[in-house]
Amino acid sequence: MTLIKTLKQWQESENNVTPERIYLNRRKFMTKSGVFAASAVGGMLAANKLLLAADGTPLKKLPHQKTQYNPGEELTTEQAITSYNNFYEFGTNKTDPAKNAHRLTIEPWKVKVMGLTEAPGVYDIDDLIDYNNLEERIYRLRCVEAWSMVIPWVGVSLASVLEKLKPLSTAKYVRFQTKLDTEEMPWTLTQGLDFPYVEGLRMDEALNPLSFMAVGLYGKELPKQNGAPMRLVVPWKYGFKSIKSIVSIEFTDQKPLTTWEKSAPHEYGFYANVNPNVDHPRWRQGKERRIGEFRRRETLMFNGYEEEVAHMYKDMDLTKFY
Ligand SMILES: Nc1nc2c(c(=O)[nH]1)N[C@H]1C(S)=C(S)[C@@H](COP(=O)(O)O)O[C@H]1N2
Ligand SMILES: [Mo]
Repeated sequence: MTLIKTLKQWQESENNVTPERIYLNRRKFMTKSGVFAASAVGGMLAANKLLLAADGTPLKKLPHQKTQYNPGEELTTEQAITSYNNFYEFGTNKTDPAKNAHRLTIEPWKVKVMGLTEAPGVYDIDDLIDYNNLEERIYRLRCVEAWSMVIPWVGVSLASVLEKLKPLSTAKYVRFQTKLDTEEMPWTLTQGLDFPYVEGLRMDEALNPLSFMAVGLYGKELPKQNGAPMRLVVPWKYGFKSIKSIVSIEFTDQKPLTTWEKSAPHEYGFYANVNPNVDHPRWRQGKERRIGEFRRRETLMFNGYEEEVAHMYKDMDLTKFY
C-alpha cells in the first residue's frame, strides 16, 4: 500500500535527523511523548481526516492567480505537507500537529499591531489580507533538520500586508508572535520552549518580494497544522523563521529575540539563512532529504533564492553562523 510505504519513508527521515526538540528537557519530553504515542498508522489515518476542517467540512477553495514563482521541481504531496509538521504548540512529533491542531480556534482572528507604526491597533484578518487578490507561489521549504518540501502556497506578499500598517521610517525590524492559548495548546505547558512563539525579520527582508503571508495551500484554506489562518513563508531561510498562526505584528528598532534563539543561541541565529556551507552544531547542512524522495539532494545557497536575496547580506560574513 502506498500509504504505508510513504509513511515508512517519512519515519525513516524522522529517525535520520535529530529533531529540533532534542535539547529540551529529555525526561519531560519522554513522559509527554509516552502519553501521546500512537501507532504510526493510526496517526496517519487521523492526519488523513484532518484534510477536512475541524468541523468535518472540506477546506474552502481559495480563488487565486496562477503562480509566477515555480522552482520547476515536483510538488510534495498534499498528504505529506499536511501530516508531517513542526508546530510545537501542538506537540513535538511530526504527526502531532495534524492530530491536535483542530483545537485551535481561528474565528474570529484578530491581529494586534504595535510599536513603530502610524497605525497601531487591533485588526481583523480580513483587513490585512486582500482575499480578492490571492496568488499562488510554489516555494521550497527547507527545515534546519535537513528535510525539505516543495509547497504550493496561496496568499499575498508580506509587503502588501505591512504597507497597510504604515511602519515608521525608524522601524528596523518586524516581530511576529503566534497565538498562545494553553487550553487549546496544553502541550505548551510541558515543553522546554518559551511560548508564545516569536519570530522576526529585518525590515528589508520583510519587504523583499519573496516574503509571503500564506493563508492557503494546494488552492485551499490553510489546514490548522500548517498555521491557519495566516503564517509567514520566508523561503530562503530555515523553516523555523516561517512562523504560524500570527496574532501580533510589532515594528521595532531592536532586533527581536526569537523563540529558538532564546532557547539555544549557539544553535539558532536570527538570520538563519539556508547555507549549505555552514553546519548547524548538530546537523550538517550540505544535503537534505526531500520528503518523498530517498536519496539526499544538495542544499542550495539561500535555498536556491540567491539571486533574489543575496544582495541583502553583502556586508555579512556568510561563513559565520548567525
Ligand atoms: N508557531 C510556530 N510556528 C512554526 C513552528 C512552530 O513550532 N510553532 N515550527 C517552524 C518549523 S521548525 C518549520 S520547519 C515550519 C514547518 O511548517 P509546516 O509544518 O507547514 O511544513 O514551521 C515553522 N513555524
Ligand atoms: Mo524546522
